[in-house]
Amino acid sequence: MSVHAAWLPAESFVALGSRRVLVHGDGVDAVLDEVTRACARHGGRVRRSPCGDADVDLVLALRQAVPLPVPAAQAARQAAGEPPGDEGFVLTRSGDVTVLLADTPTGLLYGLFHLVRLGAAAFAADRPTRRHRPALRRRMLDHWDNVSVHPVMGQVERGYAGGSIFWRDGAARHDLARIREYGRLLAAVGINAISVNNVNVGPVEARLLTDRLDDVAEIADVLRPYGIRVHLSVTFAAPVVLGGLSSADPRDEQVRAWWATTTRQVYERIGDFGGYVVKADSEGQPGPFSYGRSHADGANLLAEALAPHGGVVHWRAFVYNHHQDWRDRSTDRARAAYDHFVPLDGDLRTNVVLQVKHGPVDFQPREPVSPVLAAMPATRLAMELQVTQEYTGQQRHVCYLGPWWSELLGFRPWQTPERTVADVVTELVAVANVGDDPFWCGHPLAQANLYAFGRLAWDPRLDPTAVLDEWIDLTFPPGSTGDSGRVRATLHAIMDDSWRTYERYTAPLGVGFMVDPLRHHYGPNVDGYEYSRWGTYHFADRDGVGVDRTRATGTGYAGQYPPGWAQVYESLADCPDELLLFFHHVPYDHVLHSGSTVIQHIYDTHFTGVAQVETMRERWRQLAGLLDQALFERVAERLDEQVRSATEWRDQINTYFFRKSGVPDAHGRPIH
Ligand code: GCV
Repeated sequence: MSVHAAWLPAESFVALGSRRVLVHGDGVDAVLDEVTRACARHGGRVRRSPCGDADVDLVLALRQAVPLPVPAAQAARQAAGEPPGDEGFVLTRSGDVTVLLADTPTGLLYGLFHLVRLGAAAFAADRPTRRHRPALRRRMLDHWDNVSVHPVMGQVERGYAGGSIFWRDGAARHDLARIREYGRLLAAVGINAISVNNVNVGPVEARLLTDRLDDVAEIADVLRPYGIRVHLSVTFAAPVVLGGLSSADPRDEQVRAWWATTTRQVYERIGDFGGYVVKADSEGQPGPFSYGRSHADGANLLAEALAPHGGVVHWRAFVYNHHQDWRDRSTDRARAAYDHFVPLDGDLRTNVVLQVKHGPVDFQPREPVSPVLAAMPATRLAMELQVTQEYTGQQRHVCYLGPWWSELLGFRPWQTPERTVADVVTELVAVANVGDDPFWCGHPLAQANLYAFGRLAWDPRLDPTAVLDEWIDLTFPPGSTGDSGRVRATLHAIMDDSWRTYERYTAPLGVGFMVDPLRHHYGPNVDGYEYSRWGTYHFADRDGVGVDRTRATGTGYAGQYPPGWAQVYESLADCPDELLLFFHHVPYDHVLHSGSTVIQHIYDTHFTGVAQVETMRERWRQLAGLLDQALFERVAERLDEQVRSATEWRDQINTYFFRKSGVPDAHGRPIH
């Protein structure tokens, strides 16, 4: 089977490809290539300027490439004002011509894909002038792809879409056509950076930095025309592992010299290399703690080597004790990132980006926003999301995450209207969800998450339902389906609320985990982590459940927030229902704001969640015959699994809490 076109099927280019198009400026090969393909397919005509500008419907022009074709020059005068900048573009009309202006080839390419999204509307006579530029400067995907197959984690750690598109069995795949298609998809949603290997760096992966750098350069060459810079995850121990030094101590002169030389060599090979991603002193990865140094010492060491070349180091804040003793109630994993990093605010070089997971624990379907994001005003911050669905159904469950990310980006740490998380961070980073699967993501509907990540990173204020609508229109254009209106309505009905549905049938009220350690975090296992070393406990007993993270009687985590939220989370009366068990240990008969008791809420949401998944499946089945058969079947098969798995979650969670509490369901439904 050929690779699915995702949100760039040929049919989505009809409006563009059936017009007379003039492309103006140098270095715009990627734009020209898109327009040429579209016109060849849909009967339009493409010209390269200078060639006269009569009889055109659309001009795509770099502003500085003077003399501009007449409609573009007119448009530039009309739309004078703030320049589009490195990645922005202006879309306007000049007479009966649509004009797209940008300052760079990447800006023009982003504008072109915007035109594709607009379709025929881009050519409406009354189209107003609009400037577009990304809200966040870096919009990045981290691939957790291994070069060698890891004995436990496989080719892609937490990958649910087959193998890696970059690596296979210890070597580069050199599948440049596939990487190019990936570059197109990413550019179409505005992603401008990727790291190409797992943050857990093994011995083979470490060598991408030195003797296997050509493999990285090859990927960079393919992605460059799409405005995407390549980054590399490196091991902090590289001077020892690769350089033969006896230490990786950041204060050691030889170590500093090794990083400086190695980094210079990287830039000699890849002039626009983005920089390093580092997971240090975390889950067994080496780091500065081994030498009694701080994470500022560690991050600054790499930043210093990258600075002369304009590179950045993404230093992950995911540092915690993964050898915790469950008997010890004072240690709280949720506190760790704040405790480690907030004291370092102001000590990190300006080309260090501290990469902070969105929540304090680990990508659960519901967590509060990490308090680190509100506590480091003198540090460049990136929020890290997880597009790969490790804890949200592993691309076997439909779980559209746009609404969740939108909530996170819109969270107001100081409770003032002005500043949201999106205003505080300079970047958004996410763990990628693609593999060599023909549908890219295993679950065809999981493509929407990748799409939404890019679009929200470009503009965090976008409405996630509108983003989903865009994705549906592009991916299932009229002509590719038997009834596009019905397909769209059905997809919305299935996907709009699917994240909340997932939340309903899994761990309740923000308590998190309860996933099966043996099945790599898939499916329920309520006590799977309860007596483990990982610090992810729920403390359920016969009287109640939840983690006391208050200052008054618990771990004090609630106090890491600015005063307003600290008070809200501290207070049993004010804490939002959906995070209650994240912050408080409560009896089963505790009454929620919703009016229900905790135990009844658990039963109700689990019964409702499964019923909703059954309805999803039913709705999907009604699309039989309207869609590409392979896609239809893939989704149908995954929905069968989702129903099975959701039922398993419901029955295990309900039974577990019934046995603990002895409280029956008020509605007498079957609990085993
Ligand atoms: C790459 C979680 C995942 C790990 C992942 C880690 C991280 O713990 O289960 O697979 O490691 O997060 O973010 O580094």
